[in-house]
Amino acid sequence: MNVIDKKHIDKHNDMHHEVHARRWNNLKLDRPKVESIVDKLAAFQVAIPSWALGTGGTRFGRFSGPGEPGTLDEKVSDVGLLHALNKSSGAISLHIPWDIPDDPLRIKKLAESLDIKFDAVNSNTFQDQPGQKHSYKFGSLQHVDQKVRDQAIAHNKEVIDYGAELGSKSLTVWLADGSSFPGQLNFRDAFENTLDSLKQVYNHLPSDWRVFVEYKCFEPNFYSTTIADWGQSLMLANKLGKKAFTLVDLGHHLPNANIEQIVALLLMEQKLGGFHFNDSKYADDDLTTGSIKPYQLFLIFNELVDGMDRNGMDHATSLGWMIDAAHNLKDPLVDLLQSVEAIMIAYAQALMVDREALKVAQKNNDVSLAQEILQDAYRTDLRPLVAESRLRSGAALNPVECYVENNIRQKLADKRGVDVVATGL
Ligand SMILES: [Mn+2]
Repeated sequence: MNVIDKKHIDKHNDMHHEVHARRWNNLKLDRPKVESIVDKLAAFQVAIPSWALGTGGTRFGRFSGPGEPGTLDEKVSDVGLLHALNKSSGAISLHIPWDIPDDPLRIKKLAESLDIKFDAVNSNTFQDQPGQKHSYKFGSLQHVDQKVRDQAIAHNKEVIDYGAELGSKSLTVWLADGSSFPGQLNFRDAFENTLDSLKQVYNHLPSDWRVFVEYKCFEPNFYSTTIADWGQSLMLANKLGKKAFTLVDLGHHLPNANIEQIVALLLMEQKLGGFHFNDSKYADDDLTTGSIKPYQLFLIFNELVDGMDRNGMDHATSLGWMIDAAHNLKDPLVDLLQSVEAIMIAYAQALMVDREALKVAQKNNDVSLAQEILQDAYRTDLRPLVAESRLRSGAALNPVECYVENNIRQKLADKRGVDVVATGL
């Protein structure tokens, strides 16, 4: 039995319909353009990572919540639940080996029944697994010892194979490789070893697959990271070939980095492949998307929309969109609903930008007008538009409210128990 079904959602929508209809009609009167955006929002899907469905933690502790998904089946079900509520979370991104499908056919069927696709698969060479022959303490694909590199290469190939069985089309590689002290490694050797290892992984990709090279400025290493920024990732992607792309994770930059500019240039080079959403105040804080810097999120989407349109790319399918966050305090499912909502709002705002007018303002060096144009889109309350798009897709007008009204966490706890701990984190 599903903890949420169509009748719960219809009841919620009936209850809230009058207020919504008034807000939507007012918005349409004020901004007729919104009608043309509804379908774009409906098509846009954000993948949910399998590791974000349980409570995360910090290196100081972890406080699990009730009803966490203990198995891959339950994780897929939780994504199905999110998707039923918002119709914008129609994909799951698996992390291997935390979520190895013991029976891929069964998992695939379950996902299909919930209208869930398998997005990028993620490899893990940042921690040692039980029984593993060689340790990744001093790196994986960069390691000075060929035997360690070979083991990490074999793992990445295995992840591709698991993904292929499920219908995934991309591999995301994030490496913890780097050094914590000057002199610990030779930068050039580490980079060249990484490139050589990635080439072997690349050669294992099926013809219709892509590989995303994720970068991160620091942590867990504190002196150097071998793929630390977009330039290093782009160098690797360019050397690897047509199927290799850079992946931008919002939390993986040094403070105040201009991420929207990075995105614009990667799109110009046609080398932006995937995107990880989260938010942060200080570093890789993995907080709810849009909870700290919503204007930055809008500015990034503004460049994404501009760049994708100039390349003739389909907004919904050309890039891999995924949330990459951890939830230490909030109910993970509520947090994910809030993140998806923030993403949809920022996307909608970016679609509202008057690009023709902006172009003219830029040509005339009209700095004030350019700002007015951007902030006009940003400051328009587009929540009724996002809700309308959801309503037409059969989702809940307000997914978070619908989740709370239906006591979903309590129902999950009744089913699964209060002391289950999600695998992975
Ligand atoms: Mn990430």
